[in-house]
Amino acid sequence: MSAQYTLYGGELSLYTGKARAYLRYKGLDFQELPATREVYKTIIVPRVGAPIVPVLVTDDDQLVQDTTEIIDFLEARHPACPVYPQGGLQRLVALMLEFYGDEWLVIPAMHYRWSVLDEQYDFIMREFGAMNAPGASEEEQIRIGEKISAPFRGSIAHLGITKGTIDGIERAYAELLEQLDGHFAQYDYLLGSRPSIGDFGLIGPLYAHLGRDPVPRALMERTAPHVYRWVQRMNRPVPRGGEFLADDRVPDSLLPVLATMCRDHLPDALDVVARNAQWLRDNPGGKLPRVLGMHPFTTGGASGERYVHSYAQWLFQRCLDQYQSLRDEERQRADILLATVGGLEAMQTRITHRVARVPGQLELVEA
Ligand SMILES: N[C@@H](CCC(=O)N[C@@H](CS)C(=O)NCC(=O)O)C(=O)O
Repeated sequence: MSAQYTLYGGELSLYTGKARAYLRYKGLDFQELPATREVYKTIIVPRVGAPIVPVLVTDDDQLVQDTTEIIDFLEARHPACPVYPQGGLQRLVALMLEFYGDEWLVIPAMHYRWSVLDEQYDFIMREFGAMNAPGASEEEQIRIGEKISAPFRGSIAHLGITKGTIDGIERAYAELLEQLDGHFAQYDYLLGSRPSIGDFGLIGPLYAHLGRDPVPRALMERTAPHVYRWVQRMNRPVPRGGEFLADDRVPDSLLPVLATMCRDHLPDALDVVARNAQWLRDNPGGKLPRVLGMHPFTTGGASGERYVHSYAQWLFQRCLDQYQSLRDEERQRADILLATVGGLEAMQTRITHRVARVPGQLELVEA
């Protein structure tokens, strides 16, 4: 009998790591298969329209693309031990950290994979080759890896990884590791003894790239051993174990992480919203392209330019919706927390042009 769910992806893939950790935590009946050349050709490209991983396929052949959609689809089918906290403030923090992991920490992840390539060349190339052609010899896999990894290597300048920003990226990442290390010295997961959607957002970049590629993995093991242990825990969780902290409590040790997120990531998110709105005003009824040119950004004190990723609005909307749905005492507590971490004004943004995903397509439309 085949499994109820099949996850097509790869050990080297950031977003596959997010979905895999979730499936394991929920104790679901799944198999993971590599996204081989054949899988891309016969399943992913025909059904999604682009070569992107991971995708989840059910035993009755429904396909779900995008890890947030995958998690929400599975949460609806398997509601025991939800990964979205009930408490309004915990849920807000979890959504913000999912967004941060998914969309911003891709920057250090891709930096530490590709800017130090000379020191981990064979490992990286072979990983790409092994996913594409699991049966090929090691040399052949390295050769295939060189070819198919080219678009990823070539994308780092678009992500904002350049000579002028690398120091800032490394500084911000070192700061994050120190902050998270302090947190995970005290707690198993972000919000207690159960992983939340925020943990799954963070594990994407912190496993496949930063916790597994040889150079950043050594850095993490050496400088942030508690984070490294959290990475292991996320990959070998007690299925459906643990609880969120009582009384909707958000540990103080997360405040510095949220403050960095608000300082670096939220200005980028707000500008994506503004640029998406402009595009949708200019192209009513159109499908938003995945990338809308370049815009300035700052991280760890360094400034550069990076691409405007229209999709970011879709994840950011989830944070805004959560904040804006809070009432009374929950709202007051959220305001205090957000004012402390410098995110209050950004969270009060009213979106003029909401976006939605169309199942099976990567471009967004106006909701
Ligand atoms: N938001 C998507 C992102 C998926 C994604 O970007 N996957 C990468 C590999 S980890 C990829 O296949 N990129 C190719 C592309 O974006 O065209 C998710 O959560 O699944």
